[in-house]
Amino acid sequence: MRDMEAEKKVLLIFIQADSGVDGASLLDSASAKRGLLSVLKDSAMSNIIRRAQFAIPPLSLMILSSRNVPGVSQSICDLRFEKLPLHEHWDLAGISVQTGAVKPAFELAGFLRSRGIKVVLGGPYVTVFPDRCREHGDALVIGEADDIWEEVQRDLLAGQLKPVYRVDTYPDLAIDRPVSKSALDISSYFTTNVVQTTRGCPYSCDFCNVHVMNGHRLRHRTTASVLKEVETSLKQDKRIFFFLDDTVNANELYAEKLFTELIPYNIQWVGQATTALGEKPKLLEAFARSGCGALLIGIESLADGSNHAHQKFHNPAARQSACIRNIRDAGICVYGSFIYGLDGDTLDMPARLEEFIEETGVDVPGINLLRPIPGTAVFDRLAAEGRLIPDPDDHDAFRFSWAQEMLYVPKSVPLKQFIPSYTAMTGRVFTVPNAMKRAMKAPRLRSAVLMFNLLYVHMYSMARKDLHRQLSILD
Ligand code: B12
Ligand code: SF4
Repeated sequence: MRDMEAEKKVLLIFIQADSGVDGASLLDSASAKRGLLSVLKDSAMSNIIRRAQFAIPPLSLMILSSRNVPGVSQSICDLRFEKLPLHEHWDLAGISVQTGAVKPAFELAGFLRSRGIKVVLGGPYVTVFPDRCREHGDALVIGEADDIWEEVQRDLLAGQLKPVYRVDTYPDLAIDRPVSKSALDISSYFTTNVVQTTRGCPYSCDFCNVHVMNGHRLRHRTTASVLKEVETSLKQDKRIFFFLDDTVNANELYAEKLFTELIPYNIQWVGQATTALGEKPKLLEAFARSGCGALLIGIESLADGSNHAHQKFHNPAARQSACIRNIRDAGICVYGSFIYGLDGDTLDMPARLEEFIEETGVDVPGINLLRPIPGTAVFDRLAAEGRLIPDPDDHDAFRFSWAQEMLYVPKSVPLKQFIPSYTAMTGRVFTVPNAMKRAMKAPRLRSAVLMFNLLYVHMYSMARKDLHRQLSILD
């Protein structure tokens, strides 16, 4: 794994967030009055959630560690599963800063610097808020670092690290950049087969910052390069593949070619797509035949008015139900991702959502609260309208969580009515009998569908406790 002759050693670090799916536990566990059993149960569940649900490696750091410069060796430390290897000497630590986990990232940077290790910060938060990161690192990388990372390593060797590396043009994904798993501990993960075929998103949903970070123009890799990566990956790890693209069907011609070519590889895969897939029989067939087991579909609201209020226009309400049914009929499980609380939503939405989930048979429902992420258009708008509950300047208050707190005031429903309407809905949707029913009806991957639904019974019940606490403070 490591070149013993290397002159400089780089440690690439992925942070464990102290909330959200990485550390799913009560947000305010310190002040909650709880018995020992309940604390033990939460910590055991938190561990299971971290290990079972989303235990996939950070592709960003795999990409960086695959850019080799002679004289530099690189290792990955994923703090969700490993401890910092501080018994070894490191010349440079590269930390991936996610917007929902800024505080632990900056604390770690400070700690490493206090031990004389130089720190370079990169990732979504650095790209969107470089000025807030400057004082926390010796160097910043702003933007997609696929190519510029070699320059950083060369400068490290020369002892001339620059304070800022700015990527002015998005990397051309048509250039082949093989991704290696050699810096990973493969056994830590549910699977290490993570592949991204495209970057950028042509849409502009205001709660999302993918188009802010990666641009509106969809860039894609060659299908030959993706197939080669799948083939190489299979030699090390035969488990399921995750296509991490935000919208794997965004360019339908490309997706049809890619997944048709993938059929002979006999893999199983999961990914994220839009409802539009349900209206494209040929593409759907290519997905199913290439081993697609499940897709996360961002449905958000069942009302056009609500989706449009957030600049989401590509998911017309009248066609959602038929699309979901077509996808499931093709043998693909649907993880339906909804948001309750969009501008335009009213108190009748929970009943409509429940009916939709029943009628379409969504295998794993995820009913999120709108999370205003700093750097998104909705964050700026809610701040301008005075509707954000925490101070907009305090980005740590907008850390990851699992539907556990309201961070803004809904447009047309008072908070005191909104929170109970949400918690009552999740109490009805996420029950053990419903989990079993969904698993039995799932077109494939029944045990995974059961596991997700059961985890959600726990996670939404935890979220309800946090929300009820927030409600009691409002009184
Ligand atoms: C895969 C994924 C996940 C996986 C993460 C698994 C993993 N270990 O990586 C899972 C499913 C767990 C997940 C969960 C969540 N996610 Co997510 N996820 C993604 C997704 C689809 C892909 C991430 C990825 O691998 N991208 C590909 C890599 C190559 O891009 P990258 O990470 O940006 O890295 C590049 C640069 O940023 C930079 N870089 C990155 N790190 C570093 C470090 C250094 C040192 C340097 C120099 C450069 C650098 O260089 C890289 C190469 O170009 C993104 C969307 C996206 N397009 O990025 C959302 C995204 C990151 N997720 C998001 C969200 C909101 C969440 C959740 C909160 C959702 C929820 N409701 O629970 C949770 C929170 C997780 C938690 N910690 O609790 C948001 C984050 C917004 C933000 N700015 O923080 C995104 C952007 C999606 C969105 N719609 O806005 N997610
Ligand atoms: S939510 Fe999905 S479709 Fe909308 S802008 Fe973000 S990545 Fe694109």
